[in-house]
Amino acid sequence: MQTEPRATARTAVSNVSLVDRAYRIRRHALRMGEVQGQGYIAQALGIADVLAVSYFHALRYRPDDPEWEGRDRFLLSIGHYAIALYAALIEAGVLPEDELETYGTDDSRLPMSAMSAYTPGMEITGGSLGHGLPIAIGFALALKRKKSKSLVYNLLSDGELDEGSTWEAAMSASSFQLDNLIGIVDVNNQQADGPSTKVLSFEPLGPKFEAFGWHVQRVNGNDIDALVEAFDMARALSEPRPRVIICDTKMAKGVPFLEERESNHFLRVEKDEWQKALQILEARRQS
Ligand SMILES: Cc1ncc(C[n+]2csc(CCOP(=O)(O)OP(=O)(O)O)c2C)c(N)n1
Ligand SMILES: [Mg+2]
Repeated sequence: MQTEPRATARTAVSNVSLVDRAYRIRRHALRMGEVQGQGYIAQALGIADVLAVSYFHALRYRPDDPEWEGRDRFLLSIGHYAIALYAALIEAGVLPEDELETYGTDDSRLPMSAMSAYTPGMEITGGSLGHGLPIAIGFALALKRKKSKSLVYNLLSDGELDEGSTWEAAMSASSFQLDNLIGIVDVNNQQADGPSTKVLSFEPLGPKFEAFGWHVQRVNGNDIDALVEAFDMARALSEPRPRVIICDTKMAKGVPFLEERESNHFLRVEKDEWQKALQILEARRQS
């Protein structure tokens, strides 16, 4: 396989470790969750490591200029994961930290479902599953035609694999040879109606993407080192095809009493449990 360095480092420079970034993203998400007392917290805790590596290792962006033309685009298909992306954007300095107190309230820039018109750094409006990858293809094609070096990342969920439009887009991406497109699939094996593989079996997922012409990697999405390696590989590759990083994650990762909740697609957390969750997170970080 040929490797050829291409887009490198983000613009924000800091010596805070990626593990710390992931911890802080989880903490921001829990604090936002507490404002509403409920929400898609388990997804945010599960995807925090992927977001830390995305925003603090892979992506090029300017925190003070979210619409900078040279930025890489990070497209969140899954509007209900908005809380997770807000947490990353707060940590990245795109959004001020004190704004998390407004999460989901009237006139807030942080609505419970992702809306690009409201939130700096939110590239697309999400919510209706199965639209993210088709939109990402439009972004990637347009950037290529402009001879831009920017990359397009699209975070999808395993529930979105049930949508036919996702597979139509997957086929188009390789047909258009979109080597500037990196799909990230959060395989947490959960969706609204139960375990994803029971709702509609999608395994073996890697070979499916391969058959659709993608370069495929599958990693533990809660292992920072493995994620760094996979993102580096996806960016360095010079093959003329789209890349996908399939990330196996654990819902509510980092807070065992939430990890164990049976139905954690939408979590209701008791008032006293938020502080408990934050304390557990902090203790585990220091251990
Ligand atoms: C087209 C469409 N159908 C149904 C829904 C309702 N819905 C919202 S979230 C969700 C579950 C999707 O699966 P996934 O994102 O894997 O769930 P999670 O991992 O967050 O539990 C569903 C069916 C929707 N938003 N869009
Ligand atoms: Mg899921």
